[in-house]
This record gives sequence, structure tokens and C-alpha cells, in this order.
Amino acid sequence: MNDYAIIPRPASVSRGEGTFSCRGVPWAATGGDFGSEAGVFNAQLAATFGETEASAKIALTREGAPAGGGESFRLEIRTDGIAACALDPAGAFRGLQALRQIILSAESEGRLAIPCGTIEDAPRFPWRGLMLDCSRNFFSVGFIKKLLDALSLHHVSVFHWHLTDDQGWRLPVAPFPLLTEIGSVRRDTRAWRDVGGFYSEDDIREIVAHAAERHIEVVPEVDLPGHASAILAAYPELGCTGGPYRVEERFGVFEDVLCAGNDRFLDLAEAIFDVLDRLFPSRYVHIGGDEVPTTRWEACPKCQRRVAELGLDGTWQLQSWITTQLAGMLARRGKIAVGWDEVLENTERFPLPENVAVMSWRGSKGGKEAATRGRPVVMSPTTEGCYLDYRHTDDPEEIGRLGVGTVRQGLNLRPVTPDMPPEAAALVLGGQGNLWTEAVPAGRLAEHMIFPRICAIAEALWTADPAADRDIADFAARLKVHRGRLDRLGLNHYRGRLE
Ligand code: TNX
Repeated sequence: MNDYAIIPRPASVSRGEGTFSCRGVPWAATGGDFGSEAGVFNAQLAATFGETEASAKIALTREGAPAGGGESFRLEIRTDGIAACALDPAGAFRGLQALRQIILSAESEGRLAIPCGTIEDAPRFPWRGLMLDCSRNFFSVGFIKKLLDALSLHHVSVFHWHLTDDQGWRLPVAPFPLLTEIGSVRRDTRAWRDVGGFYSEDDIREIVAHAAERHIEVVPEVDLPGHASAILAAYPELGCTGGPYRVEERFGVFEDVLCAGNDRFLDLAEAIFDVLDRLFPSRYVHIGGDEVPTTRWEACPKCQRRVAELGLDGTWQLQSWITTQLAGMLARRGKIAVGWDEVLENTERFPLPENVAVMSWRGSKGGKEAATRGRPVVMSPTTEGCYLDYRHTDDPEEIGRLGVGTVRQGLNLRPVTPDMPPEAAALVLGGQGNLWTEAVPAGRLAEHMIFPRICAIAEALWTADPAADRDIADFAARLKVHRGRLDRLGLNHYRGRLE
């Protein structure tokens, strides 16, 4: 078993002589070369153990750092002090999070000494993400900040923020005020009440800053042109039939999507991207593109006029035209569009633009195809444990079926499939777990769905272990210790067997 029981498993751990005594040691680092990282680390520990003065015993330094820079780090625990060494702030922060894990378990087990040793580490993939659906259920700023803090403990680097869907629109877009006024509220038919909410620009800035301090990039998603009931409820003229529409109170895939023949749709997209451009520093903007039925487009004179004007072979090619329009708008803002793997389809007349990254969810075949076609790829296949809304199971009868997930699947996530040519493999940015929230309100249940599966996914994306099946026993042994950390942070987690 790996010493220190860190998740994700570090590339190398070597044990030294003796121990670092933590008796009376204030858990706070002095900034050295990385003031902001020390500040966040100190605040994280203060939130758990109470405020203390910074101690010279934990230092941040460029000296002795691994040459790679970026997120790579070296953590040294000696009898007389601890040093997190990195060339870049991201590496210093990741090193401090490994240390936070060590401290959390020493404290929660009441241990008075930490064994000396050195950890050297660097990630395999840059994109190690979690997606949270804040449309089907609304999640408060406080919940998201707590979650980001927990994710940062596992070196997660991307928070994919699903901001819009049929059941609620969460993003203020000034030229279209009804999006939030009408589109953010739905009827909860089971509870007999209206539910919803949206984020103010200040809320969004607060979350983006909180994430950035933890070296987590926030990638916003606005799902177009499907999953659009909330938009249509606010602006019925953007639909093919003119409505009436309502913010959906049911879950599923709906035939009413944005009208592809109406230029106001493009104005709306421009306005949305202006807001996203202003509030989100990430180079990536997710444009959705999943599950878009063409039923309404088939019967809509305006859409059919568009089909004729563009000289398409048929209605089914309209979505690929929309993708090129949206990707073009983002390219003009210096952004890269990300789409669900449906954007790969029907691209005979409008090829997938160069600047579109593909998120593979219906298995990994879309991702493989996208990378082979030269596009960047993020893997989050339903088939490999990435769907955190799927119920946990340890029942051998159920394992492998769609709709259930296991920790082992997450641990065995392989964003680069063995049959990918090297040029394609080089385009795989990484992967992520997705928490869709049709059945998951904010709070204890959401945490239970996320943990510990995200710990396993984070490990699969961080470590470069080429073994076909990762060592579940080794992971399980570390997780046993790690659960104490999750408990100490007040995070709920699934406690079943790790099948
Ligand atoms: C499919 S994954 C969806 C979501 C649902 C999810 C439920 C994807 C791009 N679309 O709209 O919430 O399944 O598992």
C-alpha cells in the first residue's frame, strides 16, 4: 500500500527517517514564493481546525521543484519542517492539497507525528473534471463553494457548470431579462410549489474566483438548441410553433427546441456569449448540443426555408449548421466551443469546425472518433462510471448495466483507449464525472452521489498507470483512510462495498 494513503495515488512516495512532530504545530503555511496558494491552504485548514498563526514549519518554495513545472510538485516532510516545492502556483497548490490530506488524517486519527518522506507527483491529464447540473435542481453558491473545496483536495482541475436546461435557466443575460424572470422557475409537481433560482453576476464572479484560487477552471455550459424549454417559456417566439410553452416540470427529451429558421436565435446566442465571455476566463464554453429532436424543424416553414437556403440534404443537417454558427461566434471571442458527442453527427455539409472540442458521453466511441478527426476530447462515458446520477451498486447482478455505477468503473476509466493512434491520443484532454440532478437535490444526497466515485475518477485521470485494471485493493485501502478525511470535512459519501 501507498504511504500516506493519498488519493489520487502519487507517482512516487519515498519514506525518510524519523517523523515530523505535529504537537502544537499551527497548520498554516508561510507564503514564500506562492502567497495566494498558502492563503487558500491556510483558510481551508482554519475552516476545519480553527484559526492559527502561520508557522515557518510549512514553507512554499521553488527550490527543489521538479523541472516540469505546471501542476507538478515535490512535497518534503522532514523532522524539522515541511516544504512544498513547485515551479508554478498550480503545482504548489496541488502539493499543499496532498499535505492537507496528510494533515486531515493525522488530526482525525489523533496522531502526533507524521512520518518523514518525499512525494513527487504530476498529472497524466490536464482535464480532470466534475459537471454539476444546476438546472434540474438549483444549487446554492454556498454548496458549490464547499464542493469546489472538496474537489480541490483531489486535484480536480475543471468545474463544468451546467447552467441551463429544460427545467430552469440560471444565467442572467441583460438583453433577455425574461430568461431569468420566467425561465428560472418551474413547478415542482410532487411538492406542489414553485422551485428555482438563478445566479447573479456577483454570485458567478464569486464562484469563478473561489475555483480559480483552487486552480480549478470553471467551464460554463449553455445547452443549445435543445433542452430549451426554459428559453421557450420566456421567449415563445424563439420556438417553431410559437407555444405556449412552460418551464418543464417533467424530465426527459422534449420536441420543442429553438427554431433554426429564426435569426433571433443567433442574437440570443451572441448575447449569451457576451455574458459568458465577460464572466468566465476559461478558454472553453460548452454549447451543449445533446438530444436535439428534429420533429419541430421538419414541420416548420422557417426551418425548411433555412434548409433550402443553405442547400442542405435535409433537416437532419440543421444542427451541424447551428454548431458552426455558435462555434464561429465563440472563435471571434477567442473561445473554444465544447459540444456533447452529437455534434459529430450529420456534418457532411457543415463540417465540425476546428475549434470544437467534443465531450463523449454515449460511450467512448464519439471521443475516439473526434480525436481521430483531430478534435480535442473530454471523456465522460455513461458506460465507464462517469454518470454520478446513476445509483451506486455493489450487486453483481446489476454491475455493467446502464443506470447504475460503481467506484471500480470510475477507477478504471481510460480516456485514451488502447486502439487510439498516438496523434489521436495526444488530443485527449482528460475526462470527468457528471452529476445530473433530475433526482438529486442539493445537500447530503448530492454529496453521496459524488463521493467517493469522484475520488476514483480523479485518480484515474491523475495517475498514468497503464495497467488494464487498476488495483482496487490498493485504492480501497487508501479510501479507508480517506473516508476519515471526508468525514472531517463534513462530506457525505456512499459507504457500500467497492464493486
Ligand atoms: C442524458 S448526458 C443527458 C442529460 C440527462 C442525463 C441523465 C447528456 C448530454 N444529456 O440531459 O440529465 O442523460 O443521466
